[in-house]
Order: sequence, then structure tokens, then C-alpha cells
Amino acid sequence: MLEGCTPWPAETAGRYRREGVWNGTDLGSLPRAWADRYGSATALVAGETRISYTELADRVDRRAAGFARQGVEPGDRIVLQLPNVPEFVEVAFALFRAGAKPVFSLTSHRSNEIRHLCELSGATGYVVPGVFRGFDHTALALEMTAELPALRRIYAQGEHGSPAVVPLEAVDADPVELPANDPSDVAFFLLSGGTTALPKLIPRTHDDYAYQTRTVGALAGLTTEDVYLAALPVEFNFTWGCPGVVGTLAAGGTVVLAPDPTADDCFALIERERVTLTSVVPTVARLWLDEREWSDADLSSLKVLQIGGARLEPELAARVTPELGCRLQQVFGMAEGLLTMSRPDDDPHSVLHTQGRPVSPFDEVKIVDERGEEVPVGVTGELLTRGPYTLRGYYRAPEHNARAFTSDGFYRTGDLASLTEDGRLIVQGRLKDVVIRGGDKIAAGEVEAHLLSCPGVAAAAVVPVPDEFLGERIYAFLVGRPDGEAPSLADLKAALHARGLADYKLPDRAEFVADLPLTPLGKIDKKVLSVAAADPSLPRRWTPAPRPEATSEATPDTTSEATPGTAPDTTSDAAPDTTPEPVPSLSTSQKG
Ligand code: OOB
Repeated sequence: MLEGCTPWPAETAGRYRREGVWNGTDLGSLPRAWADRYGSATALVAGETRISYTELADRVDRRAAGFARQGVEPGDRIVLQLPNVPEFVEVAFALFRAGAKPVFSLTSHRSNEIRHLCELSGATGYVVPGVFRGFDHTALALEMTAELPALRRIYAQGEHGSPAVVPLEAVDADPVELPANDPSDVAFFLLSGGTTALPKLIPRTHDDYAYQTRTVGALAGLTTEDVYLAALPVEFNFTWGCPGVVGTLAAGGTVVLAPDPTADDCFALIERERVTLTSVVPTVARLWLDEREWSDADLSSLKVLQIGGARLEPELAARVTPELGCRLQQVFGMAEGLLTMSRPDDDPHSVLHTQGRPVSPFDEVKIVDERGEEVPVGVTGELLTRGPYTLRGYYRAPEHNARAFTSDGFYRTGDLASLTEDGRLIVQGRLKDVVIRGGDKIAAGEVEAHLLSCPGVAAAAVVPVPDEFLGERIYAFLVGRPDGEAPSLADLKAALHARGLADYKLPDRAEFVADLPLTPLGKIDKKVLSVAAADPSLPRRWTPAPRPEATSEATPDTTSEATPGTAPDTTSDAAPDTTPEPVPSLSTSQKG
């Protein structure tokens, strides 16, 4: 396995192989194998473009040869940042074929995220969509090559002026023999939703991802007749492989790529392409249900709507079948691995109120208390998991891995959940310091670190605040500098934007307070802040701080000390921005 990754223990890996869980699939070989089986059937649809299985395999072979000719070598890491276009699928599989390891980035990522992903992965190449939604990704890529010596090549869609940029169309050559991949090695990297200041890279192996897509595809009962609508971004694990794009192609079905998840676009595509299955986050589901009241689109082909990525309120869940006429499948998942899903024959109550059961009999899940002891059925605790498609360690992150995994390899998900008598999961909340805005995961620590760099900010704590449209929004509590003027929310957003932070991570609200509440151990008390964020009428008077000797500086992580002392009443400065956004997140939140 690539250096910097944590392999499964030999004995466990041996068992997975013996049991046929890992069957030696090389993801790079799949498009040709599918073409041999499904030939002229339609593999991909995007706008007016329709690509057959044979065409897809031919394009992958030519692009793989093109990348090899460009100097891409097995083991190279390449940041892949493309929207829902056929090129995403072609380039991803071409890179697998060439033995390179794509790092799946969101199109909403900006210099801050891209710099980090390139540095952490040691990327030698970066694939960009040219100008997309008003943002010039090629210009960003050129900036990055100037900063990062390892980053040697930029591949861009569309027109550009620089000779330093290789047009994606030029990544094309007569097919050549390329070495096969070791199926137990990393095929690509997904990004973690994050708990720390900087996103982590999740190595996904050929074997583990092939197993995931095969298992979920079988559960979904996919056939050549199925049509999957990729409504959310394709680089999201949910869309790419649950069963998503890869699972549908493996079954000989058709994948329809939607430019964005709006009801308008998606309803038209469902009607036109006779879509049978799609997957959305709860915020998108809500928009679709609301739009359904006005739309007369023919959605009768839709058999299953998968909803996951964030908490689904039972009242919303209950509307799916009566209003859209299809079955609801709840999905709890993570880029790190574990997936739980409701099943077709589940009783209606379980479908509405639980997140279903793990998809594999080899998934191990347990719920533990603070001491790491398993709790009885029905009791809430932290969800721990390990299994054949769940990582054993983030890439190049030994210190974080020491905390994020138990000594026997269980991944600490940071999610609070309970199990029912019959093994169904109910997600109750989370321990991790993350805001789930729409489907986008935002690590509080990352935003706090950037806020602390803004003039006038001495301490910062970011918490989720419930929101009718997005599920949660980003609420920042700030302590100003004694000598400075408190910046407005607009100033703060502009400053973070200028630092190259992706727009979906910008705080929705900011409130200046005299100090931040502390736990008895002297950490910032985010529970108190979450309650205060949800109720502006509550006085901002925290329990007196227990550690009077603490400094007045807060560092971005929650283990930091904050300004101690008793606080006066609310000192709210920045006006909350309460305007709801019509289009929800999950990197659809990018506005340019
Ligand atoms: C999916 O993956 P990520 O990596 O973007 O986010 C994972 C986290 C989970 O740890 C949990 O906190 C939250 O998102 N989550 C849910 C949920 N599904 C995910 N929280 C409550 N209810 C659910 N149903 O979000 C993801 C990956 C594959 C399939 C589906 C979702």
C-alpha cells in the first residue's frame, strides 16, 4: 500500500480475500470489462451528450495513454476538480488505469483548500474545469504551480491562454499497454468531512471500493434497466459509489449527470431519461417536495429516492412516498467507509425513524460510552466501526490517527447513535466539532483558525445553529480585541473569502461577546454556545471561568483556553444575516 497509508492487518486482509469480499478488482480495468458486457448500451448522459459503454472504455483507454504520455506515472497523485460532466468519469477511470491516484476535490474549493490538498497529497498534477460558475480555476491552478514546486502539470477544460496549461482534450493518445494495479493499493482519495482545522485524505483501495459498490448495487437490485441520476456532485462518496455512478455502470444501467440538484433541472431529467434511482441530502429533498406541489413533471419512473448525508427529520421522511410516489431509502454514510441503509422490505416505521442496517455482514459497529465501554441496545453513545471498506488510517496523519482509531482498528466516527434491538442505527447527534450545512461538512476548527487571523478578532468559536432550509448554519461567536473595532459580518466574510476559503464555509452569522464560556476543564463550552446561538433572547452570561490565570488568546481548537472572567449581557455587534438561501449546499453552494 502507498507509503503514508495504514494497511489492514494481514490476518484481516487474508480473511477478506478468502471470503471473496476483496476479489482482486482493479478499478482501472472496469470500463473495458463493462464495455465487453454492455457494448452499445448508454453508459452516460449529460445534456445532449450520450456515451455508450464502448465509447466510454475507448475514451478511458485513450486518456490513460494520454496521461502516460504527459509523464503521469503510477503512484502520482492528481487533484481532480471537475463538475458533473462526463470528463469527470473518463478522467477518474483514466487515472486509475494509468495507476495515478486522483484526489477528489469539490468545485467550490478555493486556494485555501487546494493548496492544502496539493501539499498533503504531494500532487504532481491538477485537473480543473477552466472557468466554472464565474470562477477561473485555471488562474488558481497557475498560482498554485508558482507556489508548489511538486505541482508540475495543469490540465484544464476549455479555452485558456497559457502554454503552461495542457488542454484536457489534448490528453489523448493511441491506447498503450499499461501495468495493472495492485488491487490492495490506493485507487483514489476522498476528503473527510473533517474534525480538525484541515481536511484529511481518505485512501480508498481498488478492492475496498469495488466491494462497496458491488455490495450496495446488489442491495439496490440494480439491473441494466436502471437509470441513476447524479443530482449531487459526483465526487461525493454518496453519488460516486453508494451505488451511485460506479454501482450503476457495473450493473449496465445508465448514469445521468445533472448540472445541479435543483428541482427544475432534476425533475426534467427524471421525466426525460426515465430515472429510476437518485440520491440527495435532506435539504435537497425538502426543495424537491416543496416544488412537487407546483410541478406536473412525470416522475412515475422513479422507484427509489435515497436520502442521506445529514439528519432527516421524520416529518420530511414521511412526505416522500405520498408526494413523490417512490420508496424512501435512508442512507447514513461517510467518505471514511461505513454505510447503513434501509432495505426494501423494512417496515414503514423503521424506514422513517432509523438509518437502516450496515450494508455488509463484515461491517463491525459498536456504540460506546466515554470510557470506550459498549452500551446496551437503545442507549446513545459514540459510533465506532471497522470493516472491509472502512479506512484504517488517514493519509499521512499519524498523530490524528492515534486519536481517531482505537488500538484494535475501530474508527471513531464522532457520531452519536444508538442501535435498535434488530441492529438498526439511529443517529442521535455528534461529538465532532462539525457544522453540516445542507450536505456540506464544515470543520469548526478550520473556520475558527481563519477568523482568528481577521483584524479585530481575539477569540473565535464556531457552532452549528439549526436552520429550516439548510438544517444547520454556521454561527461564529467572537471576542473582539480591546483596542480594535469589531468587524461586521460582511467584513469578516470578505476577509475569509480573500484568504481563499471556500464560500460554503463562511459564517452565516457572527456575534461579538465579551468572552467565551468555558467547561470546568477550561475548554470552550460549545454546548452552551450552541444553545445560545439557537436562542438570541438568552443572556450571554456564562458561568464564571474556572481558570483565572488563563490567557486572553483562544486558539482555533476547542481544547483552547478562552478569555476568562464574568461576562456582561449580550454584546451583539454584527447583524445576523437571516436571508435564507433557496439552493442548498453540498458544493452547490458555490457562487463563483
Ligand atoms: C456522507 O459522507 P461525509 O463524509 O460527507 O459525511 C459523513 C458524516 C457522518 O459522519 C455523519 O456525521 C453525517 O455525515 N451523516 C449523517 C447521515 N449521513 C451522514 N448524519 C445523520 N443522518 C444521516 N443519514 O455524508 C455520506 C457518504 C456516503 C453516503 C451517504 C452520506
